[in-house]
Order: sequence, then C-alpha cells, then structure tokens
Amino acid sequence: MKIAILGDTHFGSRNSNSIIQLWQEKFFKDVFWPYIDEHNIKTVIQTGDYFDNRKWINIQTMAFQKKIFVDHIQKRDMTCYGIIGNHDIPLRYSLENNSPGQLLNHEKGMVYYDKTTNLELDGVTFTLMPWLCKDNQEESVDIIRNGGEVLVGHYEIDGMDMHPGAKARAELKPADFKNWKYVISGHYHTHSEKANINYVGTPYQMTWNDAKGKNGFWIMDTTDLSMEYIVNPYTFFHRIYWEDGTDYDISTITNSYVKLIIKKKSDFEIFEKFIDKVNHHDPFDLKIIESFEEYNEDNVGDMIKMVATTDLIGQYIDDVATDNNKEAIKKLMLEIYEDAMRTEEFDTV
Ligand SMILES: [Mn+2]
Repeated sequence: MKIAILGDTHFGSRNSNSIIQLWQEKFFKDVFWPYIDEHNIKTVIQTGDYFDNRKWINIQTMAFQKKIFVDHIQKRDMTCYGIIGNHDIPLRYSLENNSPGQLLNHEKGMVYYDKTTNLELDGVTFTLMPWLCKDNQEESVDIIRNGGEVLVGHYEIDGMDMHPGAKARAELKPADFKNWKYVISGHYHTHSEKANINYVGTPYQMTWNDAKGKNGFWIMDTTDLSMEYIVNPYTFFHRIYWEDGTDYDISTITNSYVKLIIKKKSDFEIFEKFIDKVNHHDPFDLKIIESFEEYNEDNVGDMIKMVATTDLIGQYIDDVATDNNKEAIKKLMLEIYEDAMRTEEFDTV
C-alpha cells in the first residue's frame, strides 16, 4: 500500500497572503492531486501545522483549504490522518481547543489526533503523536524512547536542520528515537534526514528561508517502509545575481518574490533595460540589493565576530552574574525570540 506523506501545509500562511495561496493552490492542483489520481492513493498522513495561525482563522482561508484540500479528500473517498502541530493550538501548554479538532474533524475523511494514537495501515503500526507540550511531555517522551514501527510527529530534535544553515538546539536527541524503524517529522520546514529520522519538509516554499532548499511530498510504501520524494517544481522565491549580466530564466518570476542582488554593475543602461524586462514579467515583489562586497563576512571576520542572534542571546545570559538556572533562562529567551520571529515575515517553523 502506498501512503502520501504531506508536510506542514500552513493554510493561511503570512496573514493569508494571496500570493502564497496562489502557489499552494498550484501545488495541489498541478502536482499533488494528479499524482494521487495516477497512483490511486487513498491515504494521506499530514505532519501537523495544517493551519498557520494559532489564534485566528480568516474566512477566506477556511474556504480556501476546504476547496483545495478537504473537498478533494472527500471526492476521492480518501482519508487524511494528521496530528496537531504547534501552529494548530491557541494555548502554550496544552493542545486544548486546537483548530483541526474544531474545524476539520467533523469533515468526512479528515482525522486529526490530539493524543498519541496507534494506527494499523496494511499491517504496519503508525504511531501518530501530536506536538509535545507541558500537558503531554512526560508521557510522550516515554513513548518515543520505547520505540515501535513508524512514528509520525512534530518534533524539535537537536542538531537537525531548521532551515539551510541553521541547526536546531533541543532537548530531544536523535538517539531518543533509535528504537523506531522509521520516524517521520514535520515542524522544521526544510527536508533533512539523519539515521532513521526524516524531516519531510513543507510541500512548497513559504519564506526566503525556503529559497535554497527543495520542497515536495513523499510516498511511503508499506511493504518495505521505503520513501520516494516527489519534488514540487514550483518556486516563487527567486534570488538573481547580477554581474554585468545574468543567465537566470526570468520567465519563471511572475507572481513571485524576487531579490536582485548586484555584484557588478559597470553599465547602468544595460542594467536598467534588464530591470524593465524583469518588471515586464510581473513579479509580486522586487527588491534590488546593492552589494557591498568589501564589507562581507570574509573581509571583516577578523575585526568583528559574526554570530547568530540566538548565539548572542546565549552568550549574553552566560555573561550575566546570576544564581538562577542559566539553561532554563536561555530556553525561555529563545522561545520568546522564536515567537517574536514567527510574528514577523520570516516565520521559520
Ligand atoms: Mn510548521
């Protein structure tokens, strides 16, 4: 039996941004559902963060997800099993009043779990575990360490890629999961794999952080638990480098976010003509970034040690003279920092 594994969908992403919805719809319409039909797949497992906003639902977004996802599940008599992600809950320490429980579970074929549940599919036991929070932490960690066949969750795991170039710091280690045959996780939006753990990644891009990676969905074969990656060919975050010219295929930038980074611009007129051409293709958002090569990290590294904001927070707390538990303070500060980042444009997970 083949099962489609679909990462965090984040319906309503970035304040129900219409450009993101356009590309979400393109993915489902042109990539996902045609594949499902061609291979006669009847089961989807979705890794949480079905909705993007923890506290609000936009009426348009409600109609949108119904039209491009739920209606298709029902029309094909399929079942989508899912778990509650950190974006699906309005509270911090509990999964109570989660959005899929209120907005999806009454729909035929939509089954979202807010408690760890074992599911038998074609002789394989899938353990679907929702987001870990204070209310379920202890019990969940016990289940994780005990192991089993296939675990599906929405985890923070130490050392995994949050997005290209940023490793997660978390209490759970990959070794905590060693007693499972296979682990599938949502939460971090970049696809990465380590040992038996597969962060499946989001099906489409949502922020500039996703511009470097690949996006798509997976097909698991229950006979041998093998996973096949189906790439989503659509990208809508484009970085174009201008070095007195560029080979970039700008025919793909319509309705996209574009950053044009200037490395060398000897002839202003040629550059202006190129900008006209870019605008002719109707990007949604065009930012032109002048490069100041002499100030880059390689050249100033000796004078200024560049560090990530999260490292800076850690260092600052290390330097504070206090008897309080510094690790606990760091964790709290990083949580606040991440929360703040999520309310900004550059939502990471
Ligand atoms: Mn997510």
